Amino acid sequence: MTDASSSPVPPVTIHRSDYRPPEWQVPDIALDFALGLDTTRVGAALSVVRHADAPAPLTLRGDGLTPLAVRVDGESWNDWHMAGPDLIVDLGDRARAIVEVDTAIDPTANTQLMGLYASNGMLCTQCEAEGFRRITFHPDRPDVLSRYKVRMAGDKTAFPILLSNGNCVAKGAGDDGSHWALWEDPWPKPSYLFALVAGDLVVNRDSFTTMSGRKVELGIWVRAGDEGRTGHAMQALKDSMAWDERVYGREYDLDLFNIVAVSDFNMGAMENKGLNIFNTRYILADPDTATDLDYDGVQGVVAHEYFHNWSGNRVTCRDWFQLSLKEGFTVYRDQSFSADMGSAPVKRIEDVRLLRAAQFPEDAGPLAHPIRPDSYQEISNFYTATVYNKGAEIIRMMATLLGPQRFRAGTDLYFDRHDGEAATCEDFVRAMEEGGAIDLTQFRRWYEQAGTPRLKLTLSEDQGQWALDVVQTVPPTPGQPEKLPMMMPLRIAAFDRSGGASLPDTLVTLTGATQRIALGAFDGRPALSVNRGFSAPVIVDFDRAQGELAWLAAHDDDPFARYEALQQLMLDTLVAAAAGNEVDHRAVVDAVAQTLRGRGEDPAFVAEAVLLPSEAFIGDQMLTVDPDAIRRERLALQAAIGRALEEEWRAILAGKAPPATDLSPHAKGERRLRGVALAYLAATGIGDIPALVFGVFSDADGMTERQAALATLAHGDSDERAHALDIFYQRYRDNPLVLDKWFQVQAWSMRPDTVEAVRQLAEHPDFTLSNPNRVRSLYGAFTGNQAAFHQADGAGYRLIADLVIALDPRNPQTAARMIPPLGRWKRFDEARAAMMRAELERILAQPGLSRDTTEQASKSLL
Ligand code: 0A1
Ligand code: ZN
Repeated sequence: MTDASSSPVPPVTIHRSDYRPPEWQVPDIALDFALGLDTTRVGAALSVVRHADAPAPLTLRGDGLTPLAVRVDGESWNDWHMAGPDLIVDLGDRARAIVEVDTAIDPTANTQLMGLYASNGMLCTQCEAEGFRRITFHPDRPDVLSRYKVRMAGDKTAFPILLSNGNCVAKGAGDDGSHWALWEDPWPKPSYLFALVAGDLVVNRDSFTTMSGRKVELGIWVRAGDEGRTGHAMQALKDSMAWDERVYGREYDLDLFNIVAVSDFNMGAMENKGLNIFNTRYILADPDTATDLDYDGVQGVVAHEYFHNWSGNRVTCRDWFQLSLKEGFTVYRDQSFSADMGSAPVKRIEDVRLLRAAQFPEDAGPLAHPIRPDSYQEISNFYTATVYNKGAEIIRMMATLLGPQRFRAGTDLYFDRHDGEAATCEDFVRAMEEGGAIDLTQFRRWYEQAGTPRLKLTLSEDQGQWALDVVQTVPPTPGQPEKLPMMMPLRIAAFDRSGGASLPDTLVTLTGATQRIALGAFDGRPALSVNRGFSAPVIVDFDRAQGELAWLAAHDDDPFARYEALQQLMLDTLVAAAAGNEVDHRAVVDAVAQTLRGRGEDPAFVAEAVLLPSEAFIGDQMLTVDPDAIRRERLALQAAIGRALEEEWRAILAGKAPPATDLSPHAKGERRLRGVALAYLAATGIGDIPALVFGVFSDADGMTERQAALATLAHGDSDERAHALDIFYQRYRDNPLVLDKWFQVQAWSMRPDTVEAVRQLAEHPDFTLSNPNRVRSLYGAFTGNQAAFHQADGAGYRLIADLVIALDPRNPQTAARMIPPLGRWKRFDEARAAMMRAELERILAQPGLSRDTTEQASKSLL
C-alpha cells in the first residue's frame, strides 16, 4: 500500500537568506488525541501571540490534513482558507487568540513513517524535521517554541501504555474499556521534539541521581520478550548522564527519561524531549544476537540522543539550515564520550574511516553542500554525513584550536547565553570566540564552503634546516566555483629515522593558501608525521621517501599516525596495482607482520591497522574508478598477506576466543582481530580454510564471531557457505535484527553472482519494503559492495533504480537515501557513467515522484 495522505508538491527551493522571524508565536499548545490504528482524532488548541507589528494572517502548515472544524476563542470560525496543504486563518487585528483545529489521521496508512504512524500494532511519532504538520496544523518551524499539554485516550487492551513528553500528571479510565493519560512538558520546545507512543510495551526501569541530587526515573520500553536485551542501552544512558555532567557541566532537567524502541524507523533514533524514540537496532543487544560493533552502536546512539537534551533541545536551531549546530556538535560529543568509554585511538580510526567512506565522496560529488547549506528543496535530504560528521570535525577543530579549558569556557557561554532559545551556527562560533578568546573570522569559512581541502606538502632543506611547505586548495563544488583558504589546526611531528633528535608533536595553525613551517635541524630528510590524530578533515598529498611509511607505521608515537602510515602504504600499493603497474607486496607484508607483533597489548588497534582499505576508498584515489581491477588487486594483496603470514593468522585463531559476554576493549579487540584473520586466511584459497571458518561459526558463543565467520564464508562457494547460511536463517528467522544480518552478508558478498542473488533475496518471503532496516540491510549493503553495484553490464544500477521507483511512493525519505551512489557517475568510465545517468533519468521520469527523490535525482545528474 502506498501513502496517499500526502500528494506530491512541486519542488520549491528554500533559501537560508530568506529567513524571517515568525509573525506568530505559540507559547502554549494543548493536544487531545483519540487514538486508533486506522483513525486517530486530533484536537489542537494553540494559544497564539502576534509578534508582527501589523495584523497578519496565521499560517499553519499541514501535510495531507483536512480541517474538520476551526474555532477561535471558543467560537466556530469561517475566516480561513487552504493554501495548498496549509491552513491560513485570518484573525483580523487580534494580537492573541486561542485557535482550535480538529483533524483526523490514519496512522496505518502512514507508510512514510513521518508524523503519527503504526508499527507492529503500536502507535508512535516521528516529527523531525517536518512531521508534526502531518499530525495537526501548526507553524511547524523550530523557532516556534511551546509548552505542551497532551491528553491521549484509547482502548486499554490495544494501548495499555500511553507516553508523551515531560511528566504524566493525571490518568484515568472510562467504563467503555478506554483509558487516558495527561502529560505535561514544562520546557518550551519546538514541534519537531513532540512525541507520543501508545502500545503494549514492557519496561526496564532504573534511576539516576543527578549532580544536584535529583532522582530521575529511567525507562526503556520495548515489546514483551525484548526486555532482556536492554541492559546495555540502560548502562549507556546512565554513563552518558554522568559524562555530560562531568565533561560539560550539563544536568538532566526532568524527573523522567523514557526511551521507546520501534522496529519501523527511518533513521537511528530521535531525541524527543524526555521521550526518545529509537530504532530497535540501537537499543536491543545481547551477546547471542548483537556484535561488538552493534554494542558500540547502541552506546554511541543512546549517548547521542541523550546529549541532544542540551545540544538540540535546551538550545535548539533557529531554522533547518542550522541543523549542524545541533548535529555536528552532538556527534562530536558522542564521539568524545565513546572515546572516553573505550579506546580513544581506535574510536578516532573508526570515525575517520566513516568520514572518508561517507562524507568525502559526498563532498566530491554533485550533492556536495556546506555543513550549513544555503538552500534545499526537502530538508530530509540534508541529514547527511556532511552536516553530521564533517560538522563534528569542525567542532573538533575549534576544540583543538582552543584547548580543553577554553573550549569548555566557550561551550559554557554558548549554553548559558542561548538556553531556551533557537540559535544559529553563528551564535555558536561567537560563543567560542568570546569564551575561548580567539578570532574565528577566517574559520567561519568551514560553514560556508563545501569540498574537502587538499594540502600539497613538500619538504625542503637549507643548510641542514628543514622546512615544510603547504599549499592549500579547496576544490570547486556545485554553485561554488572559487574557494578561499581555510583556517585549520595541523598537528605535525618529524623524526630522525636514525635516532637523532625529533620535532615533537606540534600544533600549527594554517591560514594561508601557502605556508612554510620550519621543522628545525635534521641530519637527513626527516620522517614527517602529519595531520596527526586527523586534526583537520583534509586530504594530504605528499611524496614519501622510500621506506618512510613503513618506518612511521612501526615507530610513530601517535597511534593514529601509525595507522595512517600503514593504510597509506597499502593504498599506494593497491592504487599502483589497479592502474596496471607491477607491484611488490613485500613492503606491505612486512609492515603488517611488524604491526601484528603488538597484538598482545592492543589487539583492537592492531586489527584496525592491518585491515586493508575498502574498495571504495581505493577508488577515491584513482582518476577513474576501475571497480574490477580494484577488487582483483585487493584480493591479490589480501591473499599475499594471508599466505605470507599464514602461521600468524592460524595462531590468532588457534587461541580461545574470549567469552562473548566479555565486552572489555581487550576482548572486543581480540574478537576483531580473529575476524580479520579469518578474512586473510579465506583469501588464500587454501583447501582447509572453509572448514576452519565453519568451525569458528559453529563454535561461536556470540554474534561477533558468528557473523564474522558467516560473512567470510559468504564470499566463497563452499558447501560450508550454504550450510552456515541455512543454520543461521533457521536459528534467527524470528529475530528481525539478526535476519537483517543474514540479508546483509549476502549483499556484501564478493561472489560474481551477487547482483542476481540480491534480486532473488528481494523476492524472499522475509524481505519487505515496509521496514527501512530490512531495505538497508539488503540494498544499502549492496550499494556498498563496489564491484557488485558497478557490475559492467549495469544490472546493479538497474536494481537500485527499480528499488527507488518501487519505494518512493511508500517511503520517499528512505527511497531518496538510495540515490547518492548513482550520482557518482563522473568518477567512472564512460560506459558506466552513461548507464548510471540513464537510471537517474528513468527515476525522474516517474509520474508523481516525491520531492525527496526528485531533488536527489535531479541534482545527481548535474
Ligand atoms: N535528530 C535525529 C535524527 C533524525 C532525523 C530525522 C528523523 O526522521 C525520520 C529521525 C531522526 C538524530 O540526530 O539522532
Ligand atoms: Zn542528532
